[in-house]
Amino acid sequence: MSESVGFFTKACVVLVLLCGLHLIVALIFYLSESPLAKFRNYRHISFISDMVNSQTHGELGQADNETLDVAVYKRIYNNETVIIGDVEKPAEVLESCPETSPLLVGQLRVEFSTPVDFNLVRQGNKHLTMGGRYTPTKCVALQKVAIIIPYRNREEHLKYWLYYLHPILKRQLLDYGIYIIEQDGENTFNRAKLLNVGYAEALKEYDYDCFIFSDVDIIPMDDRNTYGCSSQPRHLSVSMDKFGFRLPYKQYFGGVSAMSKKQYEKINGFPNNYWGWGGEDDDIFNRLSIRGMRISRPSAEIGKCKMIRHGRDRKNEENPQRFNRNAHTRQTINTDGIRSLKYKVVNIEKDLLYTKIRVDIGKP
Ligand code: BGN
Repeated sequence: MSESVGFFTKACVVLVLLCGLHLIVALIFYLSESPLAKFRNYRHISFISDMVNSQTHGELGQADNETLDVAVYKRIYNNETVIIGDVEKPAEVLESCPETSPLLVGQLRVEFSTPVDFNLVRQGNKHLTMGGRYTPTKCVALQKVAIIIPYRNREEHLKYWLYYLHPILKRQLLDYGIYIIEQDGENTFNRAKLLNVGYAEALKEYDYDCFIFSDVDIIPMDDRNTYGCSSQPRHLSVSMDKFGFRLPYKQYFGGVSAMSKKQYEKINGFPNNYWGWGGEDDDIFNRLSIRGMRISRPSAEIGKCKMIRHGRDRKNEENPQRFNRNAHTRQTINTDGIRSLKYKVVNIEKDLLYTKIRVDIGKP
């Protein structure tokens, strides 16, 4: 009897020891696994369950085709072969786009002798989504850019602008949207106020961090002139054919310019009370220098632009008050700008190539 009790006790002790050993070995294995390896296993399991799900629903698509997305995916997950099928790849898999896009070609031929047609431009830009939006698919864009164009009665120019710019902006790997801000009615044109409206309206749609303010008749002649923002406000139309391919004067900030949200907010946006032609761009320059910013520019070669020739628009005569207004930017910068902007949206049109917003901005 006592013999069998002794044997039973020994057997229990051995069993307890074996359990302890098993526990220790399991613990060592668990702790030695890196977090990445654990994540990888987790992803693996989740992909398998995704596959099972899609198979049960009969939706499994083409497996493992070697697109760039798949290649990036494999590299990040240690070259583990997984069948991807139609499973949407997680956003964090995409890397940031490079600072300098490898798709750029440099100098471009720009001419306005052959008319362009909206439908042809749409057909040539099938990569866009409604509202003139594009996001790179193989990498995460460095900037979210809203391009704002003040507009009235310039359809011919708009067609050229869209025809030339969409392919350039795509090659520049920008996450961008095009906003045409059309002044409603027949009152005197107000470029800067329309730009303010564009800023406010674009931000209602998306978390843009960079804003390009462009005239509808200016086309860049080199795709290395990035339509993006820098640490300082940037002037992009630095050597226009109209001015003999150089700056008309050192403080010139008209045509095409770029400002981050932070830079724009720092100057309270643009003045709302420049009705008619001229001076508003100089006021913006004054605002930037009052707030201690400097203008950055591309080189004269990269900054080459063509302007579509045209006569002076009706209801955009020279503003005789521009000299006086310009002399008082310091007094108006805080009271007149984006913080005091008032307007009424009349209509919003979503085209594949652009978002056109018609606005009532009042009169002088
Ligand atoms: C300048 C205009 C700019 C215009 C450029 C280029 C003025 C100064 C008012 C104090 N500035 O002369 O608005 O963009 O020419 O055309 O008129």
